[in-house]
Amino acid sequence: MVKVGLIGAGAMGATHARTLETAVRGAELVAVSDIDTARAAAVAGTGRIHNDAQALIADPDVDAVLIASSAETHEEHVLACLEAGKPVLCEKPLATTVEGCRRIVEAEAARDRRLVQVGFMRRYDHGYLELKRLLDGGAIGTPLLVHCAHRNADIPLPFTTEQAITDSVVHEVDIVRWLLEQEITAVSVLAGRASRHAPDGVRDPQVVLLETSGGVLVDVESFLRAQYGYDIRCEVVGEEGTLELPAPAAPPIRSDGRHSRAVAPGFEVRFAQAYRDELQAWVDGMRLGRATGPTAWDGYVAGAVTEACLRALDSGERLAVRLARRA
Ligand code: ISE
Repeated sequence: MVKVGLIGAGAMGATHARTLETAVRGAELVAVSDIDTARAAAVAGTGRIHNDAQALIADPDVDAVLIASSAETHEEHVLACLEAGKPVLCEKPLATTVEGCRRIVEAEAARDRRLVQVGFMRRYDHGYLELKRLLDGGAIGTPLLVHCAHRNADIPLPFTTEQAITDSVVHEVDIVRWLLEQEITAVSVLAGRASRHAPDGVRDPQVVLLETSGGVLVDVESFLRAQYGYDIRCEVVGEEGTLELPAPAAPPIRSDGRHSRAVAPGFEVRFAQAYRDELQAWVDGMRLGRATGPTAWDGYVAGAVTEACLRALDSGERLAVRLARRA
């Protein structure tokens, strides 16, 4: 049994705790830490409560750490896990600065084995996996364009214009690199008329344009207050056809003169299968001594691209993405 310690018992931490306890083989949740100890107690089950994340990382009974605390704490906690030699699955973003992501990549490279996995769970979603399988098999020929939409029904405040890029569009950044196996080389960002549902001064929706090393153009609509539900779209246009991301099937309903299907209310439901398989792969990797999944380098690249997006939003310019040389 892999004994897991969870840092952060907010919405994401609670989802991970439930998934670990009910749907993942070979792991148990043995400790939880949160600045709010009552919140930690609510998700810990029979596990211990630590009011300090560093104490949880140092706990000799914790084999591996799952980080779902606020983004500003990620770097410090991941570095402490590396120092302690413990495998860590960190929610995105890996760190809030590009330099912070670099420090993690370097600290891990200085160790004798890979320890970091980043929580880009979409790579485990059956729909995206099928899209990649077909794309790799040549079903639509060479990809030319990708159209993405990232719509949340709503998002708890505070959630800024910038977070729409660093916390939400970051998923498209990762999934497009993974799907196409190409790097993102330039970015542009436009924010037009804001929805009346956006708080004063918050620019929502936004359109992000990513250009890849293979010349593919990727447009991403980011709309975090779309009201009607959680809707993630991805269409790849190739030289010989198109491929579209399937959403998990909701049964068709015919009622009251309408024929409809429900839209998922949020990401915890839409990506439930992906979260399960992500945690299972993490646990299996530890048991077999073979870490898999998104790496610290992937977290660094996503950080570098989103940081360029923030500068592009600010300046209104198209900006090149500069990456460090991979160690
Ligand atoms: C949230 O943090 C996530 O990771 C979700 O997948 C994303 O859709 C949402 O916009 C983010 O706030």
